[in-house]
Amino acid sequence: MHKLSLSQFLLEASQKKEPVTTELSPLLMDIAQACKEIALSISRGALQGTMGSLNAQNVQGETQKQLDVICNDIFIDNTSRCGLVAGMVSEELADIYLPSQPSTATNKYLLLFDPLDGSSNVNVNISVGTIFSVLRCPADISQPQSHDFLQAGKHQLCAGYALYGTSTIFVLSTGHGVNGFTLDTETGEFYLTHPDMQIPADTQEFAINMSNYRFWSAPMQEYINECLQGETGSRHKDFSMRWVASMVAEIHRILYRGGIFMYPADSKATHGKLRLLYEANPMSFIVKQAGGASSTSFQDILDIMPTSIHQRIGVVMGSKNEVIKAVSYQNLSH
Ligand code: P6P
Repeated sequence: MHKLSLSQFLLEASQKKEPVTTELSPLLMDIAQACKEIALSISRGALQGTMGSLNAQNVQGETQKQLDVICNDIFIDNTSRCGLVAGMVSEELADIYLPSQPSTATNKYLLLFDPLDGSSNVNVNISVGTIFSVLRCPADISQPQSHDFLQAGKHQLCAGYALYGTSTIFVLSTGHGVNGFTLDTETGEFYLTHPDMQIPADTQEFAINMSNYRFWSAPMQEYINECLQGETGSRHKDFSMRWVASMVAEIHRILYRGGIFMYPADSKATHGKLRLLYEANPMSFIVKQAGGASSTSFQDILDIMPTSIHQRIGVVMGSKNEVIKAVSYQNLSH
């Protein structure tokens, strides 16, 4: 059966009069091109000697890998051309980035991204990803400043990710559901393979880094304890656990078969580990568009008013009923 290519899918969206998708199409095609080039670059890392670390730290205080910088440059080069982007925020850049040629479009956009999420996995051939988010640039602003990026996640126009795994998958939402496209390496095209992705409301699979157990709040410990007690405990069902240490891989699995992903704020990471603007917000947008839920454990992530561009946040997201259950432990008296 003829599969719809990404460009045909975006053309159909414009024929359905989806204004956001229509206007962002040139940028979305450039993002998809960047992801194709990133997929090639990371697959050749060991062959090209680019798998090493730089003796530099990024703004996150994490050792920067050669591929972090290479993929950041690929993403910026490809997305600076369409004239729609007035400014960017990248996990790999301390400050905002303004494309050299200013945006010429009437409507301008802000692009926020993590070019290579989970990059510590790249040396051991475990899936990594790219995450992106699009916000509207405030009207009459041609040179945005940091504070222009500090918009709640519910104002995102579009979000998506690429997962570089057993195949390269591009997952996108412009507010009309979630659709996944698989890269055909022979034609170089992304084809619609996962239309209208929906997260099952219930799950028996949780994803968390158990080594942080002693740092968690009592309610989070209690929730996980009861998952581990399985059918012998109050949940009356057994759970399995997954932890890839690559958020894109975890969220893609959850989109496909359900689950709950947690990286809570705790006594070690008091604000959480994951970054709000280019990890938690785009993934929350996608998860909610697919019928799931997303919370800090205390409030809906998409409602949070950011205070800085590299702000971190606690994350609980995935199957709606399981997120509601996990969050409910915060309200139990302990
Ligand atoms: P830990 C990758 O560095 C990342 O930002 C997410 O992709 C991933 O879910 C998490 O951190 C893994 O953290 O502490 O288990 O290495």
